[in-house]
Amino acid sequence: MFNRRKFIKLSAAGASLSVVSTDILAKTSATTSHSDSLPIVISTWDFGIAANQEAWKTLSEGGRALDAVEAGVKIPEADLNNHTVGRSGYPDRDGHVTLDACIMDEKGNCGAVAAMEYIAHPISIARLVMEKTPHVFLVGEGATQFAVEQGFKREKLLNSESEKAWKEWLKKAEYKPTINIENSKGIPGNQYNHDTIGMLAIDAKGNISGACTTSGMAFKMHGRVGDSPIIGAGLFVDNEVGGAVSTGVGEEVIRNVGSFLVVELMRQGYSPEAACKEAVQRIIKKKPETAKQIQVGFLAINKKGEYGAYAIQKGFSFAVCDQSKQDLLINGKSFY
Ligand code: SD4
Repeated sequence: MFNRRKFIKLSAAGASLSVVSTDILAKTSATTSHSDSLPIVISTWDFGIAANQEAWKTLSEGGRALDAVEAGVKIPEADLNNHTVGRSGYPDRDGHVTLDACIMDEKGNCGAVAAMEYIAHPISIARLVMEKTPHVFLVGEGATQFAVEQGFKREKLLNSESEKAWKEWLKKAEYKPTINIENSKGIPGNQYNHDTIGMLAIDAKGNISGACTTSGMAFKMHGRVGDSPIIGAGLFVDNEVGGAVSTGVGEEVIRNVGSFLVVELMRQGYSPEAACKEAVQRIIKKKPETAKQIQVGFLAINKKGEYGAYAIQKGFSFAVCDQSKQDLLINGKSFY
């Protein structure tokens, strides 16, 4: 189990650091939440609670963070009521369910799949790409082919509910390649488009891993890939510093290499929340008018187990699970 005394020492080191420099003080002035023990797992949105609890089974028994995050995000991937991740995800505008996922471990190893059809657990395929191939990223039919070779079942993922929603959308859909045309019901992050799961865990040994999986923006163009499977955009882990994940309109996260940015800011002394806030502000500064209409949220954890989040719009929640509480849900702060 985690050494509490060591944690207190680390916290004290963090505290004295913030006294030394006013610059660092500014960077760490955002609220800093932390667990008083490791292991810990955090993930995006309210369905992160159930996913965290699954990850916790591995973490609480001294298991590896990598195994925990894979097991955790498989819960929403398998959930038929969840139309934004895995099985029963909303399709693209041509009716294909295409899935994106990536995973990263404490050694900097990573694997990803994108625009993959017919396989219900993209996170497991991402892990197999990492562990069994010389590559990092497989896409489309090649990813499906690899999954089948690895023993995964090729199956139809579009269920009747998702098909109904797609047909409903088609009634008004304009077929032009306009980004965010799918957001006819409000800001991106509406009922069609939020709920990508990004998960970060620190195990009892203090090692960090992360996973991110999604069916992407609902009714996207066929072939469109968002930030979620892109290492550095949807997820980044550096075992010396911490990890970050993102959710929301992936195009803006990719443009700003969002999760890598958050981790690099934490390396410079920013608290997790302050780092997420700065990454959100970068997106807003570059495209202020676009930013008013979209949702992007970042969630981060540092090596000490301190965590934080920040989003453009209200409504971004994240779940936290550690020894003291396994069903904590926190409303992330936002710019608007
Ligand atoms: C994407 N970032 O495909 C994903 C979608 C998402 O909350 O996270 N929605 O752009």
